[in-house]
Amino acid sequence: MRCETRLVLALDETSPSKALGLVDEVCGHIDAVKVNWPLVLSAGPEIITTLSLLSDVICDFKVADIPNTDRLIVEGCMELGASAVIVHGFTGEDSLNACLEAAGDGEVYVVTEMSHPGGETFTSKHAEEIAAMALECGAHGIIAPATRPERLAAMRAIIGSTMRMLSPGVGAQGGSAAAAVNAGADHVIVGRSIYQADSPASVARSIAEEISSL
Ligand code: NUP
Repeated sequence: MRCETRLVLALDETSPSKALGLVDEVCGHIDAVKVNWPLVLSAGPEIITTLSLLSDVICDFKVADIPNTDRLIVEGCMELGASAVIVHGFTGEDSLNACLEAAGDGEVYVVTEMSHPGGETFTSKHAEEIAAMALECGAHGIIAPATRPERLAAMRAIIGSTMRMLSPGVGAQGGSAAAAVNAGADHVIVGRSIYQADSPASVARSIAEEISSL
């Protein structure tokens, strides 16, 4: 994934035509599009291929299963044209290794700790161990919460400078792009603040400018 604007669009818009229009509008301000179940369930998996002609696509399916099932899911994402997948880390090393193998040249990002309040109940408690495992297994990066910038700094201390850290939770969930990047995020992931805005392109541009001015 390129690292120019450091902004990833979370495309959770469920109308396929609106989703494609949005990408067209904001593509100059983003490094990648992240798709999740809401859009894929409404538009069908082929939307991944369509989007991959416009941008790098990250499949945020939070893959979390036994190694064989994980492998089948990740292979499917790659065949459809994804550049990267987001997988859970709590399933352990064998599952993560299966994802990495299935991704081939694609990138694998591992969720360490989730950004919503409930993420503190279980995921925060094991985030350090998950980040260390992601590093050890050779994952390309981790997903860590912009809603808790102090946790981004803690995760960065574990993964060092070679792995990427992508950070959701900016805007609608209360986090700030500048605080996340200052705490060590390489990219921020932003959904509702952009796709629900009256002018998605202006919001995307202003987030990209906020980051580039740091
Ligand atoms: O911990 C996470 N938090 C999170 O919000 C891990 C994620 N992958 N996400 C995703 O990022 C979430 O599923 C959504 O697609 C996006 C954030 O969207 P928004 O809160 O900016 O609308």
